[in-house]
Amino acid sequence: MQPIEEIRVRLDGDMQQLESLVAGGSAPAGASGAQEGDKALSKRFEELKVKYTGKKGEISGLLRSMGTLAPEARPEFGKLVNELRDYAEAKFAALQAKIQEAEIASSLSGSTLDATLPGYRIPAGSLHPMTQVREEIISFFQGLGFELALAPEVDNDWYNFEALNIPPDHPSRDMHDTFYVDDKVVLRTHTSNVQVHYMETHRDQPIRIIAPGFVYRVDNDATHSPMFQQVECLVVDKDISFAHLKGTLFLWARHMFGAETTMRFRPSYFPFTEPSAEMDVSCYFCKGTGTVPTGSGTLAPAGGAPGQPCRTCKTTGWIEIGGCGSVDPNVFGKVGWDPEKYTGFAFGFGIDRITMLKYGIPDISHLTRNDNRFLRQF
Ligand code: FA5
Repeated sequence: MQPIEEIRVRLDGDMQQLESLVAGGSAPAGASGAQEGDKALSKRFEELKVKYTGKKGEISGLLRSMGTLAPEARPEFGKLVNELRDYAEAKFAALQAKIQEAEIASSLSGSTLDATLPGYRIPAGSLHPMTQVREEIISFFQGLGFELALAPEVDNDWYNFEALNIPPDHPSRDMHDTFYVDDKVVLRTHTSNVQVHYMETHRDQPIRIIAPGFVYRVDNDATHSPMFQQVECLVVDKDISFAHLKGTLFLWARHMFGAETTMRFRPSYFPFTEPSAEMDVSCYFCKGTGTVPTGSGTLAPAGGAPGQPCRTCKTTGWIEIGGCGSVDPNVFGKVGWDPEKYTGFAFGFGIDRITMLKYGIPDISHLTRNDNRFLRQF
């Protein structure tokens, strides 16, 4: 029984040494820094465990040596070796728990974490002002029961011009400085192509659509951009009149620019509407007076200084929003609808322009420059 006792004494000695290292928080020789010290303690612990309780460890060695004993001595020897193994395992389990506690304590003591400090603010993005205006327009019309419709940005001459009553050589083509892809294919110059696509695919039924999208023209100055956004509206049914157009636009203008907004229609010309009009709304910076009112708050800087001539409407009191009119019977004829049976109205507004007016943006290029100092304001 002597070898059993010798192993127990050695085990106690080794364990005591390691325990005092854990309790004192000191790393075994050769380790520097708290984390390295923790790693070295764990390594020493594993080595000891293998040394005593591992498969080839000292306690297993005792069991293997049992064959050399006299048969009558074996049961007593086996019992004592098993007791030693239980003793060793209990000691290792207790020491492991102490090592883990010590590791947690040392990782916390070295940390600069202050849980009471406020967190970092994660900068939140926001929708581009044009996207906000587009969404506002769409959701207003969807609320009235309009359906969202889309049409291609690269389209045939037929959809962009001919079916809209604009034959080749028609003078109104000059109003649209067109990007031609080839003789018959263009970058659409307006969203009105959606009218043709939609009427061709939804024959002989009432239509109420709102159709936003990008359009392209060879055009570039402070209020014109080669790529810009329009929103098109088309309503077709029996007995649709110009009065429906006015009523719808009046509701929309008040929603978009405020309850005091008034509007006017100026006679105009579009080949695909008859009669045609330009729609103006009263300037919401100067309230239609042409002079920036005093006490006009945050809107004043965009329109000009209080008491000064209004820059936004150039003192006219009116802001142009876009074109509109009753669907020309020729367009119904082109898409194979009966102009005797159906009437309709349409309008097409520039979303860039509406955004500029709503937020007092003096140059259209701000909208596409991707300058964060500008975009952060919305
Ligand atoms: C049209 O494009 C017609 N399709 C509108 C229409 C639709 C009339 C349905 C009748 C019925 P116009 O060329 O005027 O019309 O353009 C409409 C709006 O687009 C203008 O009022 C303006 O706000 C905007 N716009 C025109 N050109 C540019 C440009 N280069 N950059 C930014 N906005 C522009």
